[in-house]
Amino acid sequence: MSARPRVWVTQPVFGDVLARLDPYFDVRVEPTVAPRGAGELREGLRDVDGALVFIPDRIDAAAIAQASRLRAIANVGVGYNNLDIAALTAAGVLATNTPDVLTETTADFAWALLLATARRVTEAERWLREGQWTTWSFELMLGRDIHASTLGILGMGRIGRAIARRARGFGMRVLYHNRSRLPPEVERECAATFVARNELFAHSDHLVLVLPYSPQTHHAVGAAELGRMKPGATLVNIARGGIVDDAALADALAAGRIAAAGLDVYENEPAVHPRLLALRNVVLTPHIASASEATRRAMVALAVDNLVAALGAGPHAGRPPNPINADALLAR
Ligand code: 8YV
Repeated sequence: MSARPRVWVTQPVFGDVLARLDPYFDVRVEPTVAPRGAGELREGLRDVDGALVFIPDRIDAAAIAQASRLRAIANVGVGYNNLDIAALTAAGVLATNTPDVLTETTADFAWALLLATARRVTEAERWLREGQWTTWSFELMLGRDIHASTLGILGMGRIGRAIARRARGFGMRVLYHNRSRLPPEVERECAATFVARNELFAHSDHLVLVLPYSPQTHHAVGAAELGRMKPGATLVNIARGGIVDDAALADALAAGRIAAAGLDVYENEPAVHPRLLALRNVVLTPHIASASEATRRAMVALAVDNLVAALGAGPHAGRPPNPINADALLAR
């Protein structure tokens, strides 16, 4: 039996980056990108010291309870609602994530979705490809202006601030709401004004959701919030499914209660609510906000660095750059 720690990687990503695990560990990389069900995750974690996992991998208390050797989980993603952090901490398993490296790419994508949604880009393209463009008409595909409008940002962390900074070029007024108000110098740097939650819904022409998912933010945007929005408003969600009540959103879009939505994340992804799929005033993308080649590589590289250090190897042994639950070490 090998004395080297064992590591499991749940998806075959960027082999040259994952190869940086090889000097330290016996590495098993899953050969396919198939979804890993609860049973498979339990089995996979059972006899390893560490794992590099992705957003769809739900690491629950049952899997953690059976993973007696497990000491570290490196999540490839900044959001980590797929991990049961309380159970990991109690079991002495250090969890890490990948903040910062994806901030700017994700902010770029929020803008891609916002522009596509407000200006009906994908709807217009679909219509053209269907061969429906037989006559140019003056009132064809009228959209909503971005420039000089009011941008609302719910959740003003790193990504929210990067989105706000980009709004300057469009001459927008930026409002935000966050659990805690930002220091004045940061507000100035983002040219963003703090408002109460209800005000944010009421005054935004375009509202972007960038808050983390937790039981407290489940359905943070439901029928009541959608009812507070301007009739011509657009909603963009690049945060997490479950923050928006997808059925309530489908109702609001179908009724013309708000104008349009751009969604990158869904309550039951990869399944998309059938009523959202049927609507034309919604732009749908498959959870790709951080998916530029450079950023996805950087995310895996950072997760590798975290895993190596969390398992006590490499130049930063014992000091992973992005611990989520440093107190896990106390439980060992
Ligand atoms: C990725 C994300 O799609 O970082 C997150 O929280 O949702 C995205 O960057 C995800 O990390 C892929 O595993």
